[in-house]
Amino acid sequence: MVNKITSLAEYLQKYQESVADPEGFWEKIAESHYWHKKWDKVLDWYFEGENAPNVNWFVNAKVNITENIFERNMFMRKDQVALIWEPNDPEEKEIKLTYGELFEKVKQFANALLKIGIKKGDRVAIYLPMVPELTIAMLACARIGAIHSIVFAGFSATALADRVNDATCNIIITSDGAHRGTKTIPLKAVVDEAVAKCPSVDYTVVLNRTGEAVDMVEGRDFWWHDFIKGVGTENKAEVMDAEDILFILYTSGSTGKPKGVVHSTGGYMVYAEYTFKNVFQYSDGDIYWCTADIGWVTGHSYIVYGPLLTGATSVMFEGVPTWPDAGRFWQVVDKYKVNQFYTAPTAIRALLAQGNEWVTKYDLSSLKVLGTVGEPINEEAWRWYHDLVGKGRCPIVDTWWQTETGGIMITPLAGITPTKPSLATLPLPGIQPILVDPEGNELKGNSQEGILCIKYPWPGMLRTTYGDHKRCYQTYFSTYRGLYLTGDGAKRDEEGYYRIIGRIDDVINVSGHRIGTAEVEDAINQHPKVNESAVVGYPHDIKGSGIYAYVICEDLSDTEMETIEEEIRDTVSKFIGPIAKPDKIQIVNGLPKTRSGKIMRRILRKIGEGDATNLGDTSTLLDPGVVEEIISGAKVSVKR
Ligand code: 7RM
Repeated sequence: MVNKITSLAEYLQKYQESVADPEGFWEKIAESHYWHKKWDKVLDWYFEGENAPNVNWFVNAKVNITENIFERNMFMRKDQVALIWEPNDPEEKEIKLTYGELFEKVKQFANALLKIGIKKGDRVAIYLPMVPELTIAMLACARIGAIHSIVFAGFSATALADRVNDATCNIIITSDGAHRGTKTIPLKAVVDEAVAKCPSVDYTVVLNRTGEAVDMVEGRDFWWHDFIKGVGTENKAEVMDAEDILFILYTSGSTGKPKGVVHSTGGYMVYAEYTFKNVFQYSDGDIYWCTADIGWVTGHSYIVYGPLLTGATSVMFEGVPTWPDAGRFWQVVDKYKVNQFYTAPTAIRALLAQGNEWVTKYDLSSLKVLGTVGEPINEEAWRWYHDLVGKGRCPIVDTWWQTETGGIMITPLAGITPTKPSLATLPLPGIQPILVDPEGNELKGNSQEGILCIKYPWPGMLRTTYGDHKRCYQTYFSTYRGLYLTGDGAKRDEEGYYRIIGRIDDVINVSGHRIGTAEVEDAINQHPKVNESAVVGYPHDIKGSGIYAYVICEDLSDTEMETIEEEIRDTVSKFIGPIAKPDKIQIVNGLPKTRSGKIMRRILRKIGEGDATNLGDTSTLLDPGVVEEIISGAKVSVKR
């Protein structure tokens, strides 16, 4: 397979090459893609200066990413399965789509979008469960040059509306409902509520998935099957500039509303394919399964774009790991003879807690590579995954990366890089990580711990935050001039391996999902009885981090006191979604603040960790009594 590294020596050599001559390195890789017109220059960039960051890969090149998935692969793979869809209910029949079949569906949906006037540059919101139509819709957008903005179907109407409005989307593609385990979630009803607050939305397209009753507005809402009825499959791909936007994906940060991370076409394409085939060491004919939801970046890059560009067979799973029972993942691995399996540490920890029999009852001998993503994997989970799931013979790739990086950055290459439990190991070729101290001084050499930054552009990196380029600079490039700030702390060990420690900012990683503390606080504060709140993360056995909310309320009666916690959780669910519900809520009289009015989260974090004996410097506190009161009154609710 072209551009696939096959040995450690080759990796080391490629890495050297990629640092000595990044443009030459990526140029060679990009040669294997299909371009309408090649670049005048490989890279044009600055992280600092007027309108920074400015990053242009494959300057003036013309390309369409779906031609690289379909036309480029069609000769070899027309009848090879591209997508295997495993439904929520194991009794329901799976769907397999070959490259040829998927291509026809993508072109047809693309033509249907064109027919109602969606065109290059328009933003299309997609709010769908994990069904094949989600992949079809996103690739149809890419086909015509429309920008997809996929919103995870667990977000609330308010969260959806915020995202749709930020990107002024013209259309929302959704379904009547979603199946998740035993639950049915009414997605169209959520969309209706959102659309009422979204003046830019002219249309919705509604897939019939669950069959529940929905309200359809004449002229605005179309059933998916009516929308494509009689629409042909002849379609020529829109020719895109390499730097035209491919998609927007919203992600949480430490302040304000979620940011629309913008990825452009050419660089993302090159990076998604290169990282996929190298990290997972994918070989022709392998069956690859990533359990993520396409609503997150992992699904974008490693269910859809990376695998399909490579010509892989990619499994897409609608359900949850624990339904009908805790053996579901392994039953599906057995059913399709999965070779590469990629999931999140939170899922591994949850399944580990259910006992070994769920794993041992299935034949997992097809597995060759195991992957993790989203959060640090603790050693116990790593060992269980390695020893029990992989029977000690499958390398684990602990892949560190972010929505903003577009693809995997620090990771072992499966079977090539010697691994150590809980270490993401080494940067991929083309990636130049650096550790800095809080003042921004580089920490050189091995055995260092600091703030993880990246000092040179890579093709998959974000280009801007939608509609607010200054915010992109402010968030990622202003803290340490000339460096991309990841927001993570990391250690480099004695042999140069990286261990990712976790976020250094006010972002909580709950079950591998990024939740901004400010967002949760804003949601809690919507409750009419709440005056103020402060949210921190605390260690949680399964989720990695749980959400701990300290809340100041107006005078509450006894009966109000009884229901307030539940009401706060409901409020958060309503404004963001169930994933952001606080695990613990403590009603307090005051919050620890500095004289300048800043909440000292450090103290709240310590209390949340149960380590109130060592609070560090509290001399800047306006009222130290507040801390005592919080500790003693630690009346904490743990129900959820
Ligand atoms: C892919 C994804 C990004 C944040 C990132 C880290 C954390 C991701 C790992 C990890 C330790 C890993 N995108 N993170 N992977 N921490 N080891 N292998 O998760 O934008 O949603 O989150 O996730 O804190 O900054 S994301």
